[in-house]
Amino acid sequence: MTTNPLHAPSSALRAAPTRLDVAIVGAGFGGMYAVYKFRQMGLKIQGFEAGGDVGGVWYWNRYPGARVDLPSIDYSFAFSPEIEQEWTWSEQFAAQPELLRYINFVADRLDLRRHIQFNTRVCSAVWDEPRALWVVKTDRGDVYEATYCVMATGPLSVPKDPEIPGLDRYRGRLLRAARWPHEPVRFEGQRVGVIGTGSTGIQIVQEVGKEAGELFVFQRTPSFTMPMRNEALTPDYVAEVKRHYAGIRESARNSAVGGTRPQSTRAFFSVTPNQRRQLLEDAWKNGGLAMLGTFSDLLTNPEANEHVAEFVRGKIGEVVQDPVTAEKLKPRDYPIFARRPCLDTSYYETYNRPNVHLVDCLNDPILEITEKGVRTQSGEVELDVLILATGYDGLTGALLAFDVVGREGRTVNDKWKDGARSHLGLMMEGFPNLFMTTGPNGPAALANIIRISEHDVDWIAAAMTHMAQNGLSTIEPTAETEQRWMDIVFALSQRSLLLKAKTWYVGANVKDKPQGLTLFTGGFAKYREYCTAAAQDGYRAFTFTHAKEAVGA
Ligand code: NA7
Repeated sequence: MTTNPLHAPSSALRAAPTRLDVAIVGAGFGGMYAVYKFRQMGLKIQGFEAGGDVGGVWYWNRYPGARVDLPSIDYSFAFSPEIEQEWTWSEQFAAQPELLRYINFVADRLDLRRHIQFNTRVCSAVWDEPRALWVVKTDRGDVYEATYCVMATGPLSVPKDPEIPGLDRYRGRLLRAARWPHEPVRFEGQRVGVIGTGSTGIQIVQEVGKEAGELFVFQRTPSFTMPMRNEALTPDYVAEVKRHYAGIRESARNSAVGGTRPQSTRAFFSVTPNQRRQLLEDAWKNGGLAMLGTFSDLLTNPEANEHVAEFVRGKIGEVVQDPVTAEKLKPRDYPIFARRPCLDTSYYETYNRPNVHLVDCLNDPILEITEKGVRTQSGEVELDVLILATGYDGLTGALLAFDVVGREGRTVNDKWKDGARSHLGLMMEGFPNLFMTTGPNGPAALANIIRISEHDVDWIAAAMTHMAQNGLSTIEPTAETEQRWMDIVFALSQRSLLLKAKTWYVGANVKDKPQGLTLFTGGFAKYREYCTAAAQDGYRAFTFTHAKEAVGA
């Protein structure tokens, strides 16, 4: 028998449903840490994961060239000093196989898998108001009842097929980047097509271009991409990092991006044209996302932004030999960095290969997928393999994909019909005891997702502890609280150039999706301040019910 005040009452007489303290949906970085943290607190937990194992996007995205665009030492868990010391990264920007090895290492080391049901999709989570608990049903027909539901469903977990007629007619091999086969795929001698030139398409093109007989890249919107300048990490560097992890993590938590990337406070026009040029050249040479941090106002000052965009367009022209192809690859109609900046190892160089062909879908739109390939206005391109790198229903897709029903039968779909609403990206009015990690209206996608995930889980854990210590059974932000947060998010977003590109950040890539920037653009450190304040004032902006108030409690 437990003495932990956080524990759910046991229901010895009922074989099913299974009673939990916390149901955790998703076993990517956020879900894994949630499992660990809540288990440490002595809670009865159950994780659910649609994939066959841990890892989230890194479990699914096994396409050639898949690689993280943040330094590996930042893109890793910070909660365990032991794991930090035991794991050694081999490259500055780890590739997917190494990331998945790391994720598996953590899962084994902490024995997380026994708490997670894999190959299991949650089909509904319904709030039972009288009993103050969530009823969670899975596609295996199992039913759970949980005091808390934590949606660690990730901002990029619902891949999106392109809205092109005829996809189901295609008789060649169709591959989706986000559902890549587990066995190696060979492209030698094949005619391969790639639709999509975001981060994913760019990573695929530069790898498959080396191998395919012919590669056709169907580009609608060109991306800006910058050299990653990836390199192997030396033992000395790794040892130095391991000695200083505590400080590295602390500075990451206090930075806008949740990582070690320097962020200058220098405005673009505060230095001379020559100095600006030199700083941009240095950033290009240093690689990674250095350029974004070189000036403080690149996402707010359109004129400064355009100077940097022109600098990168110039670089494209220097690399790509065919001037017509180079011109098509140069993005012209949105600010640089308004679409997720990509990092590449040889993307523009790939177009100098004779087997690689750029199809400019702005001037030559795709009309349909045929049995044999892709038909654009100018004709049919026959393909042995067609790869879809067409993005995700980002930020909101995962929670809208199943029935999440809160108080008075209101669904998340109802609540978000005009755009995602939440308080701090963590909770929603009308959905008591339901938490999100890296949720919409938080900084997800604009800062290191692992730092955000850890922060969010810690915040949720503190809220649960507060409730246990005070005999509280439900927590929910008030409508006013939520509105105040939405006002802050909206006001900040209006200053941001992120609004000026048609991207998944603003919902532009999904038909009929409400448009708007549902991201907190004030930076990770500021976001943490808001979340800390919300807890430190005794959770005044939340309503609670006492255990005895819940009917049947
Ligand atoms: P993105 O960045 O959303 O890119 C998807 C790409 O697919 C983009 O180039 C789209 O062009 C293209 N697309 C989508 N539908 C079509 C159709 N119908 N025809 C032609 N092209 C199409 O997704 P990624 O997976 O690359 O990256 C997602 C995030 O992962 C990234 O931001 C990083 O955070 C990591 P469009 O721009 O719509 O013209």
